[in-house]
Amino acid sequence: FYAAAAILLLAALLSACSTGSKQREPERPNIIFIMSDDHAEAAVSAYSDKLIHTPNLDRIGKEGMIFRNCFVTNSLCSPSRATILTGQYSYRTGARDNSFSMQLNPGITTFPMLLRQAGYQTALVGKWHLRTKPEGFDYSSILNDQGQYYNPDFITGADTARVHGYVTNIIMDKAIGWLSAQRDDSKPFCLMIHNKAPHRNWLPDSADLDAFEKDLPLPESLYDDYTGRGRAAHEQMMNIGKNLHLLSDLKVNAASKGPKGNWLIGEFNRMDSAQRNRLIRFYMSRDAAVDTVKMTPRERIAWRYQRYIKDYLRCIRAVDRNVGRLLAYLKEKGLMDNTLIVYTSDQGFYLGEHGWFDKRFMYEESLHTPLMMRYPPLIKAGSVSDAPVMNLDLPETFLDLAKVQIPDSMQGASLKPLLAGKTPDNWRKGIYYHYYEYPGWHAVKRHFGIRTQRYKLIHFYYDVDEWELYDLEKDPHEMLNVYKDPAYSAVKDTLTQELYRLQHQYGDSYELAEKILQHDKTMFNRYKN
Ligand code: SGN
Ligand code: CA
Repeated sequence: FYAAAAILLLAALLSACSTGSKQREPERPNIIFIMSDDHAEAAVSAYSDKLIHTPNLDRIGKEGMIFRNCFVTNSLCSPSRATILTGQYSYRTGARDNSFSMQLNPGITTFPMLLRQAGYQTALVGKWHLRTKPEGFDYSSILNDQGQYYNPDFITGADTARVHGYVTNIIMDKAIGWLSAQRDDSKPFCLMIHNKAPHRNWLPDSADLDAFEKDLPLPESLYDDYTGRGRAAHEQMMNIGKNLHLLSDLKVNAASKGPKGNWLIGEFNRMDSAQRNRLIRFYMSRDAAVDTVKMTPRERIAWRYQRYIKDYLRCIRAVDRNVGRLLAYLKEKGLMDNTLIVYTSDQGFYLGEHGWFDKRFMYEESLHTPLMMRYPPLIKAGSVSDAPVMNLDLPETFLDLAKVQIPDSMQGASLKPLLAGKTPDNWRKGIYYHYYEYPGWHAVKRHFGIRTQRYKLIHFYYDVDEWELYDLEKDPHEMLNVYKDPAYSAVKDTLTQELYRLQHQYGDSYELAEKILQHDKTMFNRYKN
């Protein structure tokens, strides 16, 4: 009897040890999806510490996995959001651009709908930026269109109400408020927290105005003159030197009334006098410290860059601080280990590279987007993945972890094996991209292309017919188009074939691009008249 009891005890101890060493994966994790707007990798210190320190955001990646090669299908707001919801490319979601087609195709399936059907409690707070009303959520409180930084309006169900305060703080107040007051403990939840920040026109919380006293390092390609590139790079309108507005973007002479309809004046009109005075005093004191008249053209670009980047980074400080608040709350409630926490952006952004702000191009800074995930039962702390992943993969990953069947309509792949430390041998080798909003804001021409680990091939069309090829290993900043270089002719052929193969695989084609173009032209003319 004693021998039998000892064996049983030993067996019990061994099984306790084995479950104790690895946390057991809960049946279905909670999901917290945090997405900022226009947050470039270069402004997350887990990716690069040159510009800003973001300790709270970094925690998500460092205690989980940092994806160093996450790409978007179409570097623009509504299209990216639609892709994340549906797991499909822009020509299938309906939301190809931010203007005529900002609507999801009727009846299209989104991952929150499926999670909700499968018993998840679902909530959405913050920027939505689709004309389709949020569906599949038990609770939603969204900004109207782009929303405002100060005292923003929130649409909650059928009500619209102005909320006093700074947008990034309010969004997190609402998210934590929902978790504490409305969460149903008997169900897993999915909470989507969508920041407005750091979107243009980069208006910081007053708490962050004094940050970044010292100037920041200038990007290597700030004075790029686009030699070695085609018409698309020459004709864009997202130049720090030329296309930023002195008043609304750079807040020069902030006390002036400015032209009617000016963005900044619109924001100022919403503020109470304490909020307004604090900002005006701050920006006016900055003006007094410089004499732009005496500057050389290069000095003026550098000065504009500093004004721009400092406000951009100040907005991110508030994002980081609020994510810190959320993590503290989750810890206090014992939710850190059964919740998948995701941090990403709707796309990347130019922080002065090529002399630019904004996104849209298939060049590295806006094609990449940060992606970090924390979920201790599955992801080993300190993991890094260099595999090419996409915003397209997110919904399938969430459904997979929630043990919900992935619909055939979705075109990405679940990241679950990667999170568990194993990239499948047949994982994609190249990613396909397609951008549509032209003519439009910032004049970035329509293009599609492929990026592999080493190369990138892009085709610009509509009012041009130009190809660009970059060797990312030799030319990581994409300063020299080698498409016509005979040394690359074999590479060019292989990539072209691979591009068409991918295009076909995803159901895109020249014919479809042409059809969409004709449709957009009709819409454009109708809108003009
Ligand atoms: C606004 C901005 C643009 C920006 C688009 C799209 N202009 O129109 O600079 O590219 O949004 O941004 S602003 O003067 O109104 O700020 S997106 O993130 O929504 O796609
Ligand atoms: Ca955006």
